[in-house]
Amino acid sequence: MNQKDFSRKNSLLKEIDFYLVTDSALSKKGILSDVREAVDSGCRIVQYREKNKSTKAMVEEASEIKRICSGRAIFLVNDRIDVALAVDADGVHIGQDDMPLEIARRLLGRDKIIGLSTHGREEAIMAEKTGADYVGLGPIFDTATKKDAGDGIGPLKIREVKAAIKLPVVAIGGINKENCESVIKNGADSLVAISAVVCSDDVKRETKYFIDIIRKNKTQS
Ligand code: TZP
Ligand code: MG
Repeated sequence: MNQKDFSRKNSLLKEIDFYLVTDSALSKKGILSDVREAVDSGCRIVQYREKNKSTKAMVEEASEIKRICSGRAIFLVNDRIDVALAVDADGVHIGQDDMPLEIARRLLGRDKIIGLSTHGREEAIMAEKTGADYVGLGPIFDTATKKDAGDGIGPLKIREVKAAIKLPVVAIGGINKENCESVIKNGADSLVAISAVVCSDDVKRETKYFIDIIRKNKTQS
C-alpha cells in the first residue's frame, strides 16, 4: 500500500466518534434496522459482532450491512477474518485471544483496518507495535453485555493509554448517557455503547445523542 492509502485509512479513523457494535441478542428491532438507523443518524463506523449464527447466515448479514454502510460508514467484522474477506469488509476487530494480529494482517493486507481489544497500557503499546490501526479499551465500566469482560477499569485508564500510544482509542464497556462525557473528557477518540443504544426504542435518537455529546466534549478538550 502506498503512502496515500495509509493516510486515507488514518484520516478515516480520525473522523470516527460514535462506534456502533451490533448485538442480535439485545437488539429490539434487529441488527439491520439498528445499523440503518445509526448510519442514517451519522454513525461512521459499524462493527458486526455475532456469536451465535452459522457462517452462511453471517456472510449474508455481513453483506447486507456492507451495503447499508457503503460510502457512509466504515464496516468491520468482529473476530471472523473469513467473513470479513468473504464480503470484502473494510476490516476486522479482534481480541487478545483471537487470530494473532500479525497473521490477521498477512491475511487481510495492509489497506484493511484492524482494531484490537486491549485492557490497559501494556496491551495497547503492544497493539501499536504489532500494527493495529486502533485499539478498543475496556471495559471502562462494569457491564452485563459481555459476561467475561471483567471489572471496569475506570475512565482515567483512557488518559494513561492515550499518553502511551498514538493510535485512536475506542472506549467500550458500560458506557451510557450518564457517564459518556467522562469517557471523552479523559481522551477517548470514540466510544461504543451497545446496550444503551440497541436496547432503546429509538436507535436514531440515541445515536444522535451520543454523537452530539462526543463532538461537544471533543471540541472542548
Ligand atoms: N467488549 C468489552 S465490554 C463489551 C465488549 C463487546 C460490551 C459492551 O457493551 P455495553 O452494553 O456497551 O456495556
Ligand atoms: Mg473476539
